[in-house]
Amino acid sequence: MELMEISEFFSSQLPDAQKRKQILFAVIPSLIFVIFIVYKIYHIESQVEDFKRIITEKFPPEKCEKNWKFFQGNCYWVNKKRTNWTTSEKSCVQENAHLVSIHTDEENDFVELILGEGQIDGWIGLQLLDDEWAWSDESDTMYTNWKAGEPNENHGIENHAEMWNPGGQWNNNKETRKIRSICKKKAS
Ligand SMILES: [Ca+2]
Repeated sequence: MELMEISEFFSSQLPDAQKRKQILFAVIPSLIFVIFIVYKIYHIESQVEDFKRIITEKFPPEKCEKNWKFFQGNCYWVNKKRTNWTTSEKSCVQENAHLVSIHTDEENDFVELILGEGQIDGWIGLQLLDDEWAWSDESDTMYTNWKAGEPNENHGIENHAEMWNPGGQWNNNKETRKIRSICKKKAS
């Protein structure tokens, strides 16, 4: 092959300026488009993650059994069957729970809420043992929410506590009173 033919061969293989421009115009927008898509996918993914986090915070996954309500790490159940305090506590124990112990205003408000306004009072886990008020789940008794003038007859016949409804404050009453009750146990 002569020198002239070789030169023509290579110049036919190489893109001329026009071709290079066409390639450039085709490649650059495609690259920008790909970068844009990658950015969008990343952006959408991070938005989805944010959305998932917000939903999880607002609506934590169900940690309680059916009919039990979740609140701050515990599950609560209103036993609508009207029984005396001892039978109410036994019903809770059958559910691996105890009658509710209450430790903050927020928890008291929650228990009052699930008890349902206008419904009859409910037994809570407080009982008089050796002249001391004690929770049946043996938790501390630092918090109290007695109604004014209560507990009355401490050393008499009102040795168990109920939640007044409405109002949510506590009253000591006779163990034999048959009312609803609230059970509480740790969430799983
Ligand atoms: Ca009383």
